[in-house]
Amino acid sequence: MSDLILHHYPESPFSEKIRLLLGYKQASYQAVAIPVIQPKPDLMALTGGYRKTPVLQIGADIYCDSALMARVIDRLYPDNTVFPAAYEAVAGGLAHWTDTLLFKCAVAMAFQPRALASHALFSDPDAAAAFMADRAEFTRGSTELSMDFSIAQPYFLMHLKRLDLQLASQPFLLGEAPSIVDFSTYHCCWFVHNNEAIRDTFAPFPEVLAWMGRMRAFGQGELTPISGAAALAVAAAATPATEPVVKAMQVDGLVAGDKVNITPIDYGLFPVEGRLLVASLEELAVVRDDPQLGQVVVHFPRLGFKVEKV
Ligand SMILES: N[C@@H](CCC(=O)N[C@@H](CS)C(=O)NCC(=O)O)C(=O)O
Repeated sequence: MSDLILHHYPESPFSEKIRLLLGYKQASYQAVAIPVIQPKPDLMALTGGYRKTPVLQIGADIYCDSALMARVIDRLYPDNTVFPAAYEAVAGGLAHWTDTLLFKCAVAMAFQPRALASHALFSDPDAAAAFMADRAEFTRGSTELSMDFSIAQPYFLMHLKRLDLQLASQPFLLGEAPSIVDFSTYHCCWFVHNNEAIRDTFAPFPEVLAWMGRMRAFGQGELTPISGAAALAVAAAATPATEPVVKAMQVDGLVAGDKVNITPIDYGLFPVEGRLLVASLEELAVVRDDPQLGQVVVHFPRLGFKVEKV
């Protein structure tokens, strides 16, 4: 059993990306099933306000955003890297485009009227209203997650067609082995494919369906469910293992120890306050003193977040 604790819920596409990566790496890990809507008190104690799903915990180090989590997992399991050096920039760029624009199209596809009609959540009016209110609060101040279905559908289908053409000549998107681009693309497809009512979206794209089968076959690793309280106890008993990275902080005009806020720039615009520990070109991290847990370090990828002095 590794020290990894995944905070996720079954329906979450970005969680599926990480579960599948853990499967590809044949990892064993613990997992906390978090609530789909707020309140999420255990998660908030760990992150200090970041509320997107999933979150990865290693002791008292908390990793936000699946882009960073994938790099952390790849560093821990370096065999069959999903970040091949020869494609570092191309794969990073494509994965980011996929996790943002393609995901936005996938959200519009997954919430189209034909999909909602048969969705378990939306058959219960109270649960549906609570979900909609929660997501309105989640995306307050942002338009980054909303796209009209009439715009999203042709974009999504165009990309499926391109994927289908490309996958006819190679098993994975960058060649013979899966890369981060496959995992990012998979979770967007999975989100739509998961709903039987709209599964026929994929019927014209047999190569995509075959590739999804190859990806799915990696499984989800060996997952041991634990409670939120057990995960908090792990954080409370652990000491953060992160060394400060001071040099690159000059980019931000900040020094280690500065009191800062780190906030996503797209949606879920809730800041995490702490003392700056890492500000490299790839990563940001702050130390928080949590009344319940003691010191925890919360990590973010650089791309997609901003850091501001408080
Ligand atoms: N950039 C983030 C996006 C995460 C994201 O949008 N997650 C969705 C669920 S898949 C979310 O947080 N929804 C609101 C919630 O779970 O409370 C990542 O890569 O982890």
